[in-house]
Amino acid sequence: MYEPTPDDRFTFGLWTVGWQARDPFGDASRAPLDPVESVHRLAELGAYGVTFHDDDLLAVEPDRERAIASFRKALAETGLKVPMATTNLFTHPVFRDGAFTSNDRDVRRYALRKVTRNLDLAASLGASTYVCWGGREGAESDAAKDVRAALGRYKEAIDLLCGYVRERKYDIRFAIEPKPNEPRGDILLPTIGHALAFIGELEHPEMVGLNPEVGHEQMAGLNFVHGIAQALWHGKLFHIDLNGQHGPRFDQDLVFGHGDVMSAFFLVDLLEHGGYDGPRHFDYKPLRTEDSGDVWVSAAANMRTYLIFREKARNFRADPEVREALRAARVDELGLPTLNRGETLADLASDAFDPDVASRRGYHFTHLNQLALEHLLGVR
Ligand code: GLT
Ligand code: MN
Ligand code: MN
Ligand code: MN
Repeated sequence: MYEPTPDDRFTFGLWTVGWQARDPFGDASRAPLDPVESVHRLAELGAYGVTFHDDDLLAVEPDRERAIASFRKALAETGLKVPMATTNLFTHPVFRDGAFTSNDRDVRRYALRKVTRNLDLAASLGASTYVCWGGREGAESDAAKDVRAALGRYKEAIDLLCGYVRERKYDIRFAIEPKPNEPRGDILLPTIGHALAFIGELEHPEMVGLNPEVGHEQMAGLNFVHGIAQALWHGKLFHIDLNGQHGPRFDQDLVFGHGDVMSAFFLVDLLEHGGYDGPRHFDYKPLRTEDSGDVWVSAAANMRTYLIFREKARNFRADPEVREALRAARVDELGLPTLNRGETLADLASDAFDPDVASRRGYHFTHLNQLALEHLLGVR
């Protein structure tokens, strides 16, 4: 039970299990991990695929061609897929003022070159999503960054990359990953909402969607489930980064479900019943306290937790008492258009509606929420 298989479409970034646990106060607590080992271990655990930054492939083999060849071989041996890839535009100090939006024009040009090179590799490995996390695109001082100009350069970069993908006829869409802060004091496109508005200004908005991360919206005090629902409503949930976070503080990247449990339950319920068919991608960091064996315990925990939530969500939806509580709460009534077909606002004048009477009807949401909690806690 709760044993993942490739059909569950679980994927992991090489940078997650491979994180050496360097933090702002301490050195690495784990040795570098060979991507070849990660591919084999993840396949044994039941994952469907892996994702990577260009630089992740070089963890133990500095020669790019050789590193790519061993990675390809491991993929072929295990059958693991690469549904997504991305670019490291944040580790090298050259990116300390950003990549696509650095004040230094030479850096912006170098960043584009770095992305196109990895796009070629991503396409050759069959990736259909290319993530852009602009962690260094931002500022600590409002004097230092002309935000309107920076957004212009951000758009220029994404427009150029969309053009490149079209010209090469790659079957790739871009997914922007919002984050409010860290490593920059303030990051551009800080939330799902900001990124959605930005996408609307692009030359090829249909090629660009979102890769929201649980913890990133929660760092901003936002409701991740609502954010995902809105992304789905716009047709923009191209990919997702699952992990855990305890409210507004530094980015914790905990194992999925090890943060806000109730929100994780409703998230899985939404993903499973709301029409998302992309990979379930984990972007977490094994705790710094853990050894190299614990890393795989944590990787397995993400998938097992997701499967537990998935079962709980199915049971919740199938429970007759929950169905009754949903009806009593009139959740389905929100799906009805407010006016009948052919009606106009003028027709509302003849409504025999008494607000004082209507205001006495409760919505019974507490009972519904308690049922969800009880399913989650395993007492139903
Ligand atoms: C980095 C970041 C993640 C992003 C990755 C994609 S890199 O680890 O913290 O949230 O998803 O670039
Ligand atoms: Mn994060
Ligand atoms: Mn992260
Ligand atoms: Mn992420």
